[in-house]
Amino acid sequence: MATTITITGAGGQIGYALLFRIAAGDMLGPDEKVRLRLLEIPQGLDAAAGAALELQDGAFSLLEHVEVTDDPTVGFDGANLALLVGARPRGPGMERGDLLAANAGIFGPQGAAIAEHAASDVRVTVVGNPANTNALIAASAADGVPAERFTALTRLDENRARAQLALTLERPIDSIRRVPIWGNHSATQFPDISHATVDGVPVAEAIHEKVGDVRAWQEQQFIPRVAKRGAEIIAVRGSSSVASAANAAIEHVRDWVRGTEEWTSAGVVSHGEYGVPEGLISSFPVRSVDGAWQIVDGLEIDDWARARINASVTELAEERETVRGLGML
Ligand code: NAX
Repeated sequence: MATTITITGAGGQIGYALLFRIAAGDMLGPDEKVRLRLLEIPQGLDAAAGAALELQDGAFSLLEHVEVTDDPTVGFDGANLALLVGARPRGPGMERGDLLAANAGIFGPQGAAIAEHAASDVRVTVVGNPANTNALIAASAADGVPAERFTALTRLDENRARAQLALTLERPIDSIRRVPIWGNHSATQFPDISHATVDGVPVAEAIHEKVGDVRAWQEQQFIPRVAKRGAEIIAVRGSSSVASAANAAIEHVRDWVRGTEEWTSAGVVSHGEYGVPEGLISSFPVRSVDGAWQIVDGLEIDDWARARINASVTELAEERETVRGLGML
């Protein structure tokens, strides 16, 4: 049986970077056939249809079927996996509340359509920003689907953090482990090195040898570099992160489906872990076990890290309040 994968915003930039890698087996492996459903809004249909033609021309042996549609009931029909990439970007003069409301108008109906039409094992990954709150809105609208099946992508932030550590320490990327992102996929996120290792040695010790004051380096260089990397990419490239975002989404879904040996990061629903208010979709250190994310428990959090986590989680709680205030939760 093939896996049915719905990609919303499939006519956009990240969609274009995702589709061919999924068809090539990068997400689910070389033995898993895939059926793709490309869900767009009317203005994006041509771009998605063009990508579908190119998918044909890729002659991918794993690709069984491609459907392009602007109808969510068709788009989510039988979906085992959904990547919600399409979102309303912030326009000129748009306030934060306007942005949340516009996206609630997208992710609420999509959550409801997922509940009604997707497969019973559906797993949803929200990429479109504001990703955590969009995931929360979709989960709330998806009656009967466990909230644990709705996640927000923070893997790109983790990859950015690991890459910065590898560059600073002049070590290979795979030597760097356990660098969770906490909180919101936004500038308040907290990339946490307190549990991280480089070749089994605490990262903090290795950083201390390189730069001296680890705390100052985190506050002045590492955290801002990671949290503002999206803006840096826009400034240098003239366009937002695309291939790295698609890569992170592929890794997120791959790990969710196939399991992890090491920790990673994902925005998942809180049951009150680490003091994060219940119901928020916050990034945590997670493992994937038997097809489900588990929050890594028992980590010691010092006061400085606690304040950072709280600041980001407070932002998430405020976003939830805004959406509630608009009657959209
Ligand atoms: P694009 O503007 O290139 O593509 C978005 C596509 O979504 C368009 O084709 C549009 O027609 C479609 N769309 C809009 N509303 C839709 C709806 N209701 N149903 C279906 N499709 C819809 O943006 P792109 O560069 O692909 O980025 C997509 C989203 O990813 C943005 O919200 C962006 O902010 C977010 N990102 C999230 C990241 C993360 O780590 N979570 C990192 C990268 C990126 O910034």
